[in-house]
Amino acid sequence: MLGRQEDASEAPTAQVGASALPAHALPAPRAELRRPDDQDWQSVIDAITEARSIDLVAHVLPDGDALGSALAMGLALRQRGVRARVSFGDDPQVVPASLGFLPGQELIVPVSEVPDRPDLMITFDVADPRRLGLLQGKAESARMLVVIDHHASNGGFGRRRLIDPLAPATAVLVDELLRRLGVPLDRSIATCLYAGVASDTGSFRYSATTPATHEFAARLLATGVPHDVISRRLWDTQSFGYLKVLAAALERARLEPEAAGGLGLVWTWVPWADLVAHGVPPEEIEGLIDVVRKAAEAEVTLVLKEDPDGSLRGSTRANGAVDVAAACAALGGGGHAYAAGFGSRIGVPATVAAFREALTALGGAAIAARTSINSMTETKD
Ligand SMILES: [Mn+2]
Repeated sequence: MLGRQEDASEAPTAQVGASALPAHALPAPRAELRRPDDQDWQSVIDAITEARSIDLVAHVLPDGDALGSALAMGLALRQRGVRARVSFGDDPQVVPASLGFLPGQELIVPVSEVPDRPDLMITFDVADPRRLGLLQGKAESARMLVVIDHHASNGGFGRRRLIDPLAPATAVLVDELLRRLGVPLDRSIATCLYAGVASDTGSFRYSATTPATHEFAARLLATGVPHDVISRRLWDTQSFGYLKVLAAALERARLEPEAAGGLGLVWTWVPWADLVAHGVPPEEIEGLIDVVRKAAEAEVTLVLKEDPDGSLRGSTRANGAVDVAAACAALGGGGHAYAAGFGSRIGVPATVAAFREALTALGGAAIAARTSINSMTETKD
């Protein structure tokens, strides 16, 4: 069966070159989403001040923004003498090798060490409670649940929320929270925040990047953040096994120029056996789609990743002319116009066929003709 939203942690869309895109190419903004005001910030500061212990939670298969934001907050709270734990609900819980450099790893605890009824839980970069994985139940029973996020698709869970769809990364919101808490940026906190903003802006390349984003980065670098080392770890370091898995995935890739209303689809899949054969953990192939999506002939990219039980996790990307969130929603998933995902249990050929049909079904409603270079916007996580 199709279902299960797996890959919804993609980019905020509200700021994605909105003026350059036909309005109908963008998903309708959720009515309840508004930028945080002073009262929202204060209510979260009150929750933090009143809490006896705080659990800081990233989404499953955490990326640089989710884990960097949670660790930055953890380091800041520790500086204030507050008991804080960082966790995420994967089993097994593995910090991706590319994020092993993040300071504050000693704050990370397994799911079992998060209280069944946390005093205060704060989630970072989590657009949907299902992305909490094994921690979803504990989040639901928390005495206080605060959601800090920048996804336009965030449905607004949690008791208190700091959700800003205009922020290029959750790390930007954490920076503002620390400023309001009066916690100065040190090199460790800044390193975590830099990993967050660099990850989500694709090293300041994606359209969500603004002058303010660069000013934020400048403040972080001023603390002595080793940005060259971080960049090499985030973008330019993979295991040899990953390269072999990537090679096989590229060999398996298919280009369908007639799909997506003639805008083109490129797709491939990664069998679980490939990961086993090359000793590659599943979290290491999250970025594989960024290679496949380079194909100039395709507006839409689909990568299917097999889990040990044979189910598939589909990740999709579009370059700005197709709303892949709408296509994924038709398969029971979701996400954003340019980056979305879904789960499937019907095998590779049937899943690709279903996705192809979903793209076709979008028709003129969500497939907009690419009219200029300005409409070619892109985002990530
Ligand atoms: Mn993010």
